[in-house]
Amino acid sequence: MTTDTVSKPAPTPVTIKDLNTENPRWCAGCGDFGIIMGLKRFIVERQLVPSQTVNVSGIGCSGRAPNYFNTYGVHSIHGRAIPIALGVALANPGLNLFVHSGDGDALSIGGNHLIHGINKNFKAVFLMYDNEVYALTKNQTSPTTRHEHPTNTQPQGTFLNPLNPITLALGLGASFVASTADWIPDHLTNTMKAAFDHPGFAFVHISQRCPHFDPNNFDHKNSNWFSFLKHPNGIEPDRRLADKTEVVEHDPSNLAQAFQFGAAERRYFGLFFQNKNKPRYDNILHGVVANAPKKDPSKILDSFLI
Ligand SMILES: Cc1ncc(C[n+]2csc(CCOP(=O)(O)OP(=O)(O)O)c2C)c(N)n1
Ligand code: SF4
Ligand SMILES: [Mg+2]
Repeated sequence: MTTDTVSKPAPTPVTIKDLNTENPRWCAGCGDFGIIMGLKRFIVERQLVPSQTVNVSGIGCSGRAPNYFNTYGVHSIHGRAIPIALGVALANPGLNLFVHSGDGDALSIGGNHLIHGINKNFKAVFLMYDNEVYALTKNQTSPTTRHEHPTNTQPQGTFLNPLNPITLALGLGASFVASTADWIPDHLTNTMKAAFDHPGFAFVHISQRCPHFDPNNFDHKNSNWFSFLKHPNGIEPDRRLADKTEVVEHDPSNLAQAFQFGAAERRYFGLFFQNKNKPRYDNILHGVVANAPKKDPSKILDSFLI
């Protein structure tokens, strides 16, 4: 990661090479490669300044992501990416903030923080890497593991139905809910664009392949099992795949229909919901601080004298 100070200008133009660090320690064919490449493509397209960009993660295979960006970053504690990202957003609101979190990190140990991240609606792009398993700790059932899918902790088949991250985020009142997949690069990058331009907490669900533990999970060579959502205010369906599958109209201001698509058996990629007017905790707090009466720092201690 860079040791530049924020004030130092970025090398221009920023290229993918500038953003690369070491070779990622992920298995061949892991979907995490596609996700970080999608984000790097976006950073290059927008020419985001690396020294003003921060990637924050929890723990997991996905948690390694910030190590592979030549930006600022925090590879933090399992489930705690959101409070750390909130600290970054409050301390320095001008930074470009991306949060990387696995299905276990986001919905198990970090589920409490997801509730409050969504509720606080602070400005960040939240990328949920959903490979439907705890991968780093070697194949345990996660909150999104498919019912009856065998894992090391439930070898006779996962007991429960998976949580649904889309309806969960919608139900928590998320101001932006989108879904994409690691193997659809243009759609992935376009989803990141829409999320970055959203004024608040943008929840991006990413179907992510884990060929090491679950090689048959996502049939990425076939497009007949998913559909794209389409709308002028939404995310453009992938140009390469749109004519190979179903494309359905969906207005992202329609919350009831967003729930219907989110709850369907079939998988939908695109923008489910967006509300640009939800209040933001970071903006409100910065306003409170800006409007607080200014005190002479040398007199602050005096006010505690009896
Ligand atoms: C406090 C704490 N509890 C448990 C662990 C062990 N642990 C590390 S990663 C992980 C689950 C990772 O799964 P997920 O978030 O889905 O990420 P993936 O590896 O699949 O990308 C667990 C349980 C830990 N590191 N810290
Ligand atoms: S175990 Fe799965 S998620 Fe982890 S690096 Fe390997 S393929 Fe990727
Ligand atoms: Mg996982």
